[in-house]
Amino acid sequence: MSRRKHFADPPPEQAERFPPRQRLALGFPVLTAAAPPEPLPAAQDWTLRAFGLARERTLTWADLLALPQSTLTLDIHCVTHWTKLDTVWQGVRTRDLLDALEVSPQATHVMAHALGDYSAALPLEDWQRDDLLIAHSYAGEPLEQGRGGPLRLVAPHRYFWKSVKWLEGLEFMDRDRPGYWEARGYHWRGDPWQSERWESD
Ligand SMILES: Nc1nc2c(c(=O)[nH]1)N[C@H]1C(S)=C(S)[C@@H](COP(=O)(O)O)O[C@H]1N2
Ligand SMILES: [Mo]
Repeated sequence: MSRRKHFADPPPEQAERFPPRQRLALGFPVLTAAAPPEPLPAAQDWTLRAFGLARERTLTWADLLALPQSTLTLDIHCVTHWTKLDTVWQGVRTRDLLDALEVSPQATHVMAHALGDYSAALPLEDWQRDDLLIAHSYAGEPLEQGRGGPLRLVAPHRYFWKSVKWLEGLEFMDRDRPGYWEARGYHWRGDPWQSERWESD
């Protein structure tokens, strides 16, 4: 019996794309600590609600598809020491979504809420970057349920725990707050380039 090889050392010619102590993922692991309740609403019944320090608004699936669509090729970094290069996501850039919302000037952070018990916050200014998106497709196919389908956040500048799957709520806040993993000891920012894994890092 042969053992499948799942991870490899960073290829030398790609070394600068790897944050400290990350290895190359050959596959694409699915990691879920907090799963949503089943059955999930179908994609066309999925909604995304903005609330808190923003005008309350519930975007329907049609609303989301009517916003500008982007396809982004991104490297992602999981805190469990794997990096996957050139993942291809399709959806709405967070900055394009912000343009469609009325966010209060007092808002400084956005908590992304999953259906079920999972959340993670980012500074609002991160949402203006051009590499964050709310994705409904991966590699040209609708997102599989295990991967967060029908809708997830993809925030490649932070460890992958910030990329909330089954995204259904955006809470605009005037301060940072811990989400699911931050409340369990993970770093509040989670910058892979600074190895910000634990709060004490
Ligand atoms: N709703 C929800 N989102 C989540 C998680 C989760 O448990 N629940 N796990 C996070 C973690 S720790 C990681 S590493 C990534 C994994 O995404 P993947 O399964 O597509 O690899 O999803 C993140 N988003
Ligand atoms: Mo993770």
